[in-house]
Amino acid sequence: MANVITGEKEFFKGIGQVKYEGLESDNPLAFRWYDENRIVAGKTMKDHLRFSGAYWHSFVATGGDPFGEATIEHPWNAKSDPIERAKDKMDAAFEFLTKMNLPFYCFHDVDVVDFTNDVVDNERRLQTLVEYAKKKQAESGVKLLWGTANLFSNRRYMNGAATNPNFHVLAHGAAQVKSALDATIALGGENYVFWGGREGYMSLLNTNMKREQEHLAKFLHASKDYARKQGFKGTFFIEPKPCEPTKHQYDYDAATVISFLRQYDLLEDFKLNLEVNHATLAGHTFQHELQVAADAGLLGSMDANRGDVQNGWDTDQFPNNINEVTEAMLIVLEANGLQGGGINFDAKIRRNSTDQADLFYAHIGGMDTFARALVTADNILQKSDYKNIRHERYASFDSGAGAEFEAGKMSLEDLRNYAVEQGEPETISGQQEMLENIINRYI
Ligand code: XLS
Ligand code: NI
Ligand code: NI
Repeated sequence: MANVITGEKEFFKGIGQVKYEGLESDNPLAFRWYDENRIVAGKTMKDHLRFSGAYWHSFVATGGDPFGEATIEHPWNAKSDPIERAKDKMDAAFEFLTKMNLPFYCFHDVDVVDFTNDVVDNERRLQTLVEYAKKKQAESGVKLLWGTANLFSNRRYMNGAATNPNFHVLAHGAAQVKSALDATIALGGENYVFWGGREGYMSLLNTNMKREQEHLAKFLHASKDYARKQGFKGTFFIEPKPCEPTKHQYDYDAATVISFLRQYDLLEDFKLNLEVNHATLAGHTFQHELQVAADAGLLGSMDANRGDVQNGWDTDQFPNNINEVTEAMLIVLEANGLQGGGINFDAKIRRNSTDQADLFYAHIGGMDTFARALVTADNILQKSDYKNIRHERYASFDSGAGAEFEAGKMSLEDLRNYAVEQGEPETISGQQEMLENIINRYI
């Protein structure tokens, strides 16, 4: 268990550390599935899942939406001095992280402390808070899963950062990445994320797509070279999303990002951070995105949340769909886990969830859903016919002509002759419903 730490003041009063109480518990502020020390498939739950809290949704956002003002007033926002306010926010963040027993956290530069338009002052502000965070991390044992720079909120980024048609804007984006990398490295951050929120276009009429993508590649190379020179050993993650806030985002989905990384020679250093709701916006399931990344050896990390099937945007709700998450964990387990990353709750409570306890319930639900999915997926892999059934579907490639084909030894004429000799193939069921029942049976 993490040590609960508060600052001078306790911000989440009346809520203690959330503990595992098991399935019999009626306590809404306890875990029923997430037992950090329980061993599943040879590792503790804690090490499998590597849960992380997201600074922006939990400690910055105030429930505002495009139609309405803030609904949540954070007690840590009271002070007028930006540095003092940022320290209060960090006290609140570490109090929450340790009460929730979250081993990791993630931030954007501007989540940690408010920025102005003065590059040098922003660097100084971030460094001040990095020194403060070092102490908080040491006291609590909470670690930084990844850092990132927010290159989408400031108005200068309205046409993108690395893909902005104006070089001057690109340079400001680079300045922010440099200082966010410095912060991540100073805090022992395990990874660094690039989510290209506005790296795309609103209209092709004013866009040179080829040039913009080449700029993005150059920008990523420069960032990577700088971080490596500073001794950063972690992984860089690209987080795909098809759109929103742009009409079209270049990092559309896993397959698009992988081909971009290959084209621009970035595969050595970059992997993927996949987000549930981004997958569904791209017209895929989350499982699809995970599988694409896993097959390429690039399954780095995940941003956990869920979308709403009736809404066409990134609603970022907390995960609670046990079927979806179980199928996701099957892929993660079969891929031997995430490469360097963890499960970051890139999710927000609803605008009308205005009690402090709501943030706890949300994380408890998400962590329990993943823990239960992990156990279920492991049972499916260990005890059911799931793997065999899938394997058997391809049995015709395991020997004879099929194996020769896989070995690249059959020409088109050979294949034609085989078809003639063997006659019409038999009808073989895909057994989808049976497999779906296996999933539900183990849940
Ligand atoms: C937004 C993204 C963002 C990234 C970090 O849709 O999910 O929160 O995870 O910049
Ligand atoms: Ni995200
Ligand atoms: Ni998102």
